[in-house]
Amino acid sequence: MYTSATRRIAGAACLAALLALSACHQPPESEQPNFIIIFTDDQGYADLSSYGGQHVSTPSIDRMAAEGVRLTNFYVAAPLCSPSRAALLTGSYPIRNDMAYGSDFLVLLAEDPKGLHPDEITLAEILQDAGYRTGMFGKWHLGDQPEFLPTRQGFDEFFGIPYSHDIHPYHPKQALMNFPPLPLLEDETVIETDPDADRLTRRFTDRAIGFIRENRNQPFFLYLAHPMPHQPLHISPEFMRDVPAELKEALGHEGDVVDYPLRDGLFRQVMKELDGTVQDILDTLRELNLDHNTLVIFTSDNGPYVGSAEPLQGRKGSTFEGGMRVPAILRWPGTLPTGEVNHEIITTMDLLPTLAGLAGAESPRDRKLDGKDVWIVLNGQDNSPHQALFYYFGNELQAVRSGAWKLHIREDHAQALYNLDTDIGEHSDVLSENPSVAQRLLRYAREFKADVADNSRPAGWRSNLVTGIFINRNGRRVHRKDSQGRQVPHGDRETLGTR
Ligand SMILES: [Ca+2]
Repeated sequence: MYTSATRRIAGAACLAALLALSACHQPPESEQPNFIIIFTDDQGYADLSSYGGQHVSTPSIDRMAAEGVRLTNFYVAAPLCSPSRAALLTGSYPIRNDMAYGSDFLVLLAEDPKGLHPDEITLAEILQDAGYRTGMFGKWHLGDQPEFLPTRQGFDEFFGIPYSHDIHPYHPKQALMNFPPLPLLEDETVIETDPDADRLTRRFTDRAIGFIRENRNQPFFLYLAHPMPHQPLHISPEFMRDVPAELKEALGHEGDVVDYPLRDGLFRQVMKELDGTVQDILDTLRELNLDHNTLVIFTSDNGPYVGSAEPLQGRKGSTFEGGMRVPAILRWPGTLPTGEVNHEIITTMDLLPTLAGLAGAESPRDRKLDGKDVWIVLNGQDNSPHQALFYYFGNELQAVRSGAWKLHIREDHAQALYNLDTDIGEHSDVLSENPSVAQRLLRYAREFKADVADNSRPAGWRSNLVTGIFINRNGRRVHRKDSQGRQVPHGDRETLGTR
């Protein structure tokens, strides 16, 4: 494992070699590459021009693809925010660390007793231990109790929101949900409530760029998790210029409500703004001469809600391909191939072991992970290491893929079989013609479930919930009410329990 000390030694050795040989190809910063993961929210498989989307214009991200590798069979581990993000950071299927489902809803909500267990070893912790400076900007969604925040999971810095920006008092079901104001956190401190959502994309990007500048001379891991294009859609004021006059006029009458369906009309501009922020990041790397020592990964947390996954069937929340197959582009000039399209099955869970390997760090050995080091696969020198890929909705295994075959399962029985090579839209069920294929995939599913039963880990739970940790506009703590309408008392931050 590299440490900052070994980097300094490497630098000194390089200087010695430089003096002796008057030639040294060692990068001046360190041998450890920088990593940037740009993670959008609910961006579908077709929501980039380079993936065929006609409804968007994304020249910067498309150029990034031309300068790197574009993946066509890249998967998240769940079709929803919280479990998908847990998998990205832990290299494990959410079913393994009990993050496949929230406490009483599909994803985590405000003041939720559940979160990613503090004992989970995240990619950020691995890189932090390897000497990296780690920063996260944007949407977390792995628990909002103090023990669950990014700063407790390996991030030196956090500026962002603890969950989706629609978990706020303007939610269409607020009468039922009773959400507190959306907090904006600096590390673990609430610095604003209900921040102007129009400016979040820009603010998170600016902080990310500042982080790159501050850490230009040391290895860094930047996790930029944009809240867009998740509903309700928002854009910076300057992007309103392109919005059709009719829509602009209607938005002017929004008043104190947030009109979600109306705002869906901003999708093209949302993607345009996100595209520009990617360009800003890449320009910063070029300016600081970090281009050749930085791996940039652009992808999404799950399928579209507003956008498009064509020609895939299904959307966010679905275990059809559209729910979990997402656009993914990797760029590392001089190291990764350029202009390549890679069709191998790769997942977000693979990023933990792959990036750990590139950093000279080790993946955890005391627990079972599902991700694999796919570095040689990304370089086009090997096939996918995944014999099978598992599609969960919540705690239910609904499909399994192996090679071209994908079997949909209900209650442990084969439901439908598709050949994704010839039927990417999952329209022609060929189950009756291929019983042995179905049996093989059912066996993979059974074996995986048995393995999970033997090798699973708990989520974090607070037995004594911290409520009212968020303040309202008047500086008052916002308390939740119980089912009888009584105010739930402020928790006393007792030790974290698990169940
Ligand atoms: Ca999402």
